Amino acid sequence: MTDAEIEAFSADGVVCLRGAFDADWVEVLRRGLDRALSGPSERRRIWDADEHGGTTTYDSQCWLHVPEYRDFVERSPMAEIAGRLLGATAVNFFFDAVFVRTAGVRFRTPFHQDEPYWSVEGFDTCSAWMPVVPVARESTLEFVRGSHRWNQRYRQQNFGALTDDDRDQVVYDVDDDRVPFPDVEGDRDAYEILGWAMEPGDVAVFNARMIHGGSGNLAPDRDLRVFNTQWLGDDVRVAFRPEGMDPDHTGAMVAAGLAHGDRVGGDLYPELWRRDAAGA
Ligand SMILES: O=C(O)CCC(=O)C(=O)O
Repeated sequence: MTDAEIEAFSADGVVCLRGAFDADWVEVLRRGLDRALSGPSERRRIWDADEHGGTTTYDSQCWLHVPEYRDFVERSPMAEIAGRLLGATAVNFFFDAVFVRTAGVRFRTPFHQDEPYWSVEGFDTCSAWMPVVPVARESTLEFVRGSHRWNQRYRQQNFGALTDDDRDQVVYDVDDDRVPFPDVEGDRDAYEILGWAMEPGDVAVFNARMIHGGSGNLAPDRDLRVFNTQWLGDDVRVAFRPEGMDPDHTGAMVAAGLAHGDRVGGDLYPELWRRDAAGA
């Protein structure tokens, strides 16, 4: 990783790292996705099913039962990439997520930020969006440049409304200090939107406060399979949110002995990279 890439991540909130993973790691993830999709997890949700039978599926925290995901999380260069981009002393793994669209699906993920949904709070976070098939510019994930530093609390999209599943509802108190989420899709010219056509092995790494969304818009013969991992740096602490969380880790965290305000850790959120004593 170059200094320019680290600087882009800090200033823009996102950087696309080309060829960050070799073909072997991509193959590991493809095998993992095949295995995971053949057996549902209790966290799997169908976000959209269209009139042609196309689906957009979301699932998360499957590294606990998919050995290929665990292998990638624990042994691939991703933890070090996260640590160096964040300028962290140490990095803990948070969870994995997959976004799978069948061929020709048009459904686009509504623009949102990730951190407000999480059961943790902090600026030093990153999310690594890694397609395991080629993705065209018009189908890729998009980012509003610099939005991770806007320092404004927004009412986010309730993804729970896509599925009606009680477990994922994020509903804000109307009297809080949040403002309506900006209409990025409806007013695209007002924003500087970044996004890249990507090949397997590339990864887009972004701060979890970045406004991002899109993807979808697939050509009839193209599907999209994305493996995503989320990483936590120095200032991040457990935060249980009254408005709800998605995915909600409260139960798992409490069972692991973690309380609001704690630094994450333990077997569920392992520390997987630490800067060495010389600072390198
Ligand atoms: O791939 C998508 O459609 C959504 C990705 C996303 O929102 C994320 O990685 O946080």
